[in-house]
Amino acid sequence: MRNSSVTKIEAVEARRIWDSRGRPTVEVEVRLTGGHRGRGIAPAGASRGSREAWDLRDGGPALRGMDVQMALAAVRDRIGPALIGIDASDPRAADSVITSLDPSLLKKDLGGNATVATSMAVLHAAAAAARKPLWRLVADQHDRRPAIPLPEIQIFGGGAHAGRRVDIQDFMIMVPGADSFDEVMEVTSEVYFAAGDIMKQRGKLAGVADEGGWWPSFDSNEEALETLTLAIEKASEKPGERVVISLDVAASEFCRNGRYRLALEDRDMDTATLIDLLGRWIDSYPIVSIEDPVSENDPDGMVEFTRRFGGRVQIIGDDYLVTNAALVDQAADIGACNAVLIKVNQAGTVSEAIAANEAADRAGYRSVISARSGETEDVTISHLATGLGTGQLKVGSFTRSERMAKWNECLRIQDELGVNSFVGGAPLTDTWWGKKERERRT
Ligand code: 2PG
Ligand code: MG
Repeated sequence: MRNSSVTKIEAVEARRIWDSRGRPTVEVEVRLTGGHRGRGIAPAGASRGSREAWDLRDGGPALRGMDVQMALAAVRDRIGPALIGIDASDPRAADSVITSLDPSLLKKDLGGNATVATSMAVLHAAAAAARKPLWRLVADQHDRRPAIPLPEIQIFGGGAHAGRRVDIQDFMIMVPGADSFDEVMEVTSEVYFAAGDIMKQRGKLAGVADEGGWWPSFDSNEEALETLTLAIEKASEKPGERVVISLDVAASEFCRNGRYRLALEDRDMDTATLIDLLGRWIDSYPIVSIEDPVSENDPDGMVEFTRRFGGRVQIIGDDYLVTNAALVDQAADIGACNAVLIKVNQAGTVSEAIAANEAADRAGYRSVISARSGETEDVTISHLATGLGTGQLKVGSFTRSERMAKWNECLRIQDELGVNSFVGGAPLTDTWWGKKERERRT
């Protein structure tokens, strides 16, 4: 039986630590009256939606303006004192205290990095006090069926994560035909290194991008798709069978005044031409999922893209929906996207991110829990994806410990939950891959 005298928040501490890009970030530790502790670390995006919670930085000449002393002060002086004495056993209560201190959409006053680190720390403390793994606490409190997610794993980085060397940001694979999470990891490893070998042979390898994927020196965006398809074949897979392709176009990044500029190819185009181009890629390559195909400020383009391709591929809103329940409701009303990217720091608290996931469920949209390009050893999202049973998880690539920590955590959770808890290709049932798979089985 839970005794609230041991689950009250007794101390909230903030410290500056460093993320995967060597930039400062906010870590918060929460201690409860019974001695249990929890820790949360804020991630940081490079390609950010203009409506997402504010990543509060100090500016100025030191540390390239990226220091987080103001966010740390917000935790120490305002969020922490307001949380003392709150019962952490239901983390939603703590989150509503945090949001009441800064109810604005952007949380510019406190900083989304201050709020998200605190919110996650409370959740971890609650799980420790309940003597449950975090995924179990989340599943129990939100009445969800836990499931090990299907990963989206980056092979090449581009856009803001690789000096804009290619315009498209993430070239990823999914392995919906796998029977277990381990099998996904194994297949991904083969494809990742096959891609690296091809690029080395062809003189197209420039290094490793922010999320651990290869940093390419391709001559066109389509060369990335050709190389990825070849890498899948070199890994002894038939593209479109067990392994498929997923893209994050991150189109807001190369949209100016309503026009899209593919700098690598020196091409400038309107929305209709971009949609046609993506359509040709969908026809030519085994693509099952496309994120942010048009800019966050192009709702008509998003509706048109969804009308034309929503029956074939998963269309994810990231910059466009910024993990915001109201924006998800609006998108569903106008028929934009059919899936939502859930990034806890875009919302600013875990509860608001869960509300966006619930909005996705109401709309019949799929959910993909996602990391940011600036990450740390924090593995909260592996637990959230499993506990909420969202079905999909996007973490970046298959190297660098801030990425592997999250995949490895899923393997540990799978050991607890059992291999049958892996959702496999189920989230892609309505895509062409899912339809083909159904035919294959009947
Ligand atoms: C995205 C993320 C992760 P960032 O756009 O989906 O790839 O990038 O964290 O830089 O916004
Ligand atoms: Mg994105």
